[in-house]
Amino acid sequence: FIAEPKIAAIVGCPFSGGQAKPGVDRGPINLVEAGLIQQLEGLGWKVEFDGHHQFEEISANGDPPIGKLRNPRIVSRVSKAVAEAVGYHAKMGKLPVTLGGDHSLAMGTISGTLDTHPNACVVWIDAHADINTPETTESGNIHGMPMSFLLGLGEKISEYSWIQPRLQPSSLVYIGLRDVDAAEKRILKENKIKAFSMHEVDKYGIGKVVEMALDHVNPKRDRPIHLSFDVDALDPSVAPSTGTPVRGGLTFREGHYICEAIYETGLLVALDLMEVNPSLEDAASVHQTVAVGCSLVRAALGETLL
Ligand code: 4U7
Ligand code: MN
Ligand code: MN
Ligand code: MN
Repeated sequence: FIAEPKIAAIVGCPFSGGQAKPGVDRGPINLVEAGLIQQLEGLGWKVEFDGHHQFEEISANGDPPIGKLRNPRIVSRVSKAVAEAVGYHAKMGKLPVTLGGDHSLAMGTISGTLDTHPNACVVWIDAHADINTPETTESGNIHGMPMSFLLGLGEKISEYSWIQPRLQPSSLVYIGLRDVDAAEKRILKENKIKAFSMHEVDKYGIGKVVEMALDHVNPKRDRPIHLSFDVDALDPSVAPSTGTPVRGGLTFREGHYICEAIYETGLLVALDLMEVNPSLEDAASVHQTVAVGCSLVRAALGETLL
């Protein structure tokens, strides 16, 4: 699906409104400053990057909650802009690589992918399911909800009517889960959504898990794949600088294996690398997390395969 010569379009999204901790908006800036673009060029990709996205500012008192949703208008507008950027690059046959920023941005990235590739499936790598609805959320943080909007679950919020809920539950698969709210577990069951938690990673090994995950969403290996990678899927000892760390996560190699195996399918059409927060933990942890983020993107763009 990606045209030759292979072109990656970096969509830098310095945005933090989907959650409460400042600093995650610096994630894309640090990833690019660490040399990500040159690294991808070193792999033989042409890389387009014309600066990070500039998002409009709406002050907090200009964006009061809608029900439990925090920063609902700005999150919607930012995601809509991201959907347009990702959709545009995808239509041009480029690989959009979105750097977050918090995971609410995936409402935009996946909407953009589906505009161009309506048959795409989603592989979501995360400690969390991010499938709370406006009713079930306890935090009100929209980075815990993007999947419910994309699937069309829960109460409809007019601010989000631009999202066409066209992703089928059977087109989504999770790997890495270990912190799923009770209401989210119910939603996963009711909608028969396939999820490989850390329990399954331990039981079967990552190789088998990725194979089973792809067999579920992509049995004939003919559908485009959107890979959305929340860095908190990795164990906090591997990626400490993130807003919602949960112990017991993927090892360095397990995370990389997933990226390599998706690249190997030749079906990757969009990649998200989300939730790197360079203002959390000490300088060494920040450096490590940013380096791991770059490394995951390189793995998804073919670095480690011989
Ligand atoms: B992330 C949470 F309650 N489920 O809804 C929520 F545990 O993008 C966490 O995966 C969401 O980092 C985490 O706020 C969102 C919480
Ligand atoms: Mn997460
Ligand atoms: Mn997430
Ligand atoms: Mn997080």
